[in-house]
Order: sequence, then structure tokens, then C-alpha cells
Amino acid sequence: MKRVLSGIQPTGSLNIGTYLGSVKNFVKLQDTMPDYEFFIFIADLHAITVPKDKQLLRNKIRELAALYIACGLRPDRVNLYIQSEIPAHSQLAYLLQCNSYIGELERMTQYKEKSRKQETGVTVGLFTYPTLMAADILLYDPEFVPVGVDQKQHLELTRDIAQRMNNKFNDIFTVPNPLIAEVGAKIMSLSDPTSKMSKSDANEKARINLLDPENIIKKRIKSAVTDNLGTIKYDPENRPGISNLMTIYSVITNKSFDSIEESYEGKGYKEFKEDLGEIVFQELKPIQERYYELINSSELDDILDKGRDVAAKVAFKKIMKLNDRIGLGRKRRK
Ligand code: ATP
Ligand code: LTN
Repeated sequence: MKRVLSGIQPTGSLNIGTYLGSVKNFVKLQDTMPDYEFFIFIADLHAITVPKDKQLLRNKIRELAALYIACGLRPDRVNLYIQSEIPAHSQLAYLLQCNSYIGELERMTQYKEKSRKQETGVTVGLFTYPTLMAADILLYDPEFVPVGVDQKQHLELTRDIAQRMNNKFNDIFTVPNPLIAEVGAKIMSLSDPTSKMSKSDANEKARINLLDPENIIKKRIKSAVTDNLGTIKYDPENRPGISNLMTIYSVITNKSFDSIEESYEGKGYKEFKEDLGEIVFQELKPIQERYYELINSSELDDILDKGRDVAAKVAFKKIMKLNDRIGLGRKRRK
């Protein structure tokens, strides 16, 4: 069966920007691509390329897994697993490192940016991150890998490495294609609508996290920056604040900007924001309810166990095949 694969790092908290811009899309793909098998994993090994607190990391891994299921990833369609529970990821990463060049890793923008920000203690893990990412992908021979634009360069490197390995080791890997989300909704910060809503923004007021309680959700919308024109009109160039709120409204309700404008003609921000607060709350309520059901349940462990078992089998087979083609260990008896 053809496959789609992606990984998510367990850092920060999921907010409505990531949810509306990415997770919701992902949930849609599982239904619109019925001929494909889905592999989605929590990239915890990637998270430790920069130092992490033990308890926080543990909690984030589980939180993210529960949230993805709560947002609608269906365990019968998706193999959801935790990267570090499958040793083949680290094994293949090493084998790929022996077939990658320092020069090509030095060219990676994310490495350049992250290592520049962190003046001392830049780890080898941060440097070799793209070869681990390539391993995550190539183990499973996916045809498509949905990622944000920021990961496109890593995907290109993965393709280069796959082709190089294919030349050396007799077409061992499928060369994957990036599936860059078509520019869907980009949700902006609630306190500065000219920059993206982001989990690393120090200002809490800038975002709504998926697990925020009702009063916080409504408070954040109420205090969202707009302008002093007071009319509900979509004009992202000149009126980014209200346009951003309208985008959130539109993505959740599937209403066009025209019809939103129409229903708020003659009404002001107060009424619009009250409605939007309720709309966002109603969207997040079932997600939160499902999340709290899952987070301490054995159901979540069963989902992650099943995902791990399916993925581990595929991954182990690939490692054995590659070891054999490289000439490692003893020759396998047929
Ligand atoms: P950081 O704050 O570290 O930059 P982030 O909040 O941008 O992180 P990521 O984990 O890098 O989140 O993003 C995961 C996915 O969600 C990416 O595909 C990204 O394009 C998408 N995404 C993140 N924030 C938004 C947003 N505000 N609007 C639309 N899509 C978003
Ligand atoms: N590097 C990615 C997360 C990631 C990933 C992957 C995505 C790790 N391994 C494999 C797709 C396929 C990120 O930081 N968003």
C-alpha cells in the first residue's frame, strides 16, 4: 500500500494557529486519500537536539499524542507512534550519516539559524538532525510527506540521500515527495496581527492554546488587537486585526468573508468578538473533552502500542535489508 508519513516535534503547546493551519488539514487528508496508509509519529528524538527538562518532555509527548487523536486523527487510519520507541530510526540515521557529507549538512538553514542563536553547546545531534529526519522517512518508503515550508530543504536533502543510497545499494528506498500545505489559513498573533501566531511567542495573549479554558478563550478574543474603524470588513492589507479574526471565524464555520460581512452589517466589534469567542470555544470543547478522556487512559497507550508495533515491523525489515546490502554482519540465510 502507498504511504503518507509525517512527524511532529513535542515542543510547546498546540495553539489554534497550528490547529487551523495544519492539524485540521491533516485530519482531512486521512479521508481524502483513502488508498494511502498513514504513519504519524511524535519526533521526541528530534526534541532533544536542544536541552529539554525530563518531566516536561514526557508530558509533552503524551499531550501531543492525545491532542492529535482528540483533533480527529483516526487510529484505524493512522499508525501513531513515538519515534524513540523504534530503535531503527537511530540505526538508520547512523547508516545515512556514513553516506552524507559535512558540507551538505552545513548548508541547512535551520541548523545555521539554531546554532547561531545558541552560542555555546551546539550539539552534534543538532548538526545531524536532517539525517535523522531522512531516516524517519526512508524507513517507511512513503510516497508523500506533508510538511510546512520550513522543512522543504530537509525534504530535498532526504531525496538526495535516498538517490545516493539507491545508486549504491540497488534501489533500496522510495524517493519521497514533499506535500507542502497549499497556502491555507495563516493565523496571525492576536496581539500583533502582522506576525504569525506562534507557540514560541513570549506573549501569552498572542494565542489561544487548544487546552485553554472557556474564560481564557473568550478573554483572548475580546482583547485581540483590531483598529478603531469598528466595522466588520475583510481587508488584510489595511486592517490585519479584524481580518485575522474573520479568518478564524471563516475557517471554523466554513462561511465566506462576504457572508460574514453581511451578517455583521451595522454591528460592531463587541458583538462580533462575543460570537467568535463562542464559536472558538464550541470548536475546542469536544477536542478538550476527548483529550481529558484520553490523556490518562489505557486507550491512548493501546493506540501508541499498536502504532509502534506496525511501524517497528516495517522499520526492522528495512534495516535488515540495508545491513545486508551494505555487507554488515553475517550473510543472511534465505
Ligand atoms: P515556532 O513557534 O517554534 O515557530 P510554530 O508555532 O510555528 O513553532 P510549528 O510546530 O513549527 O509551530 O508548526 C507546525 C505546523 O503548523 C507547520 O506546518 C506550520 O506551517 C503550521 N503552523 C504553525 N503556526 C501556524 C499559524 N499561525 N497559522 C497557520 N499555520 C501554522
Ligand atoms: N523536522 C520536523 C519534524 C520531523 C519530520 C520528520 C517531519 C521530524 N522527522 C519526518 C516529516 C517527516 C519539524 O521540525 N517540523
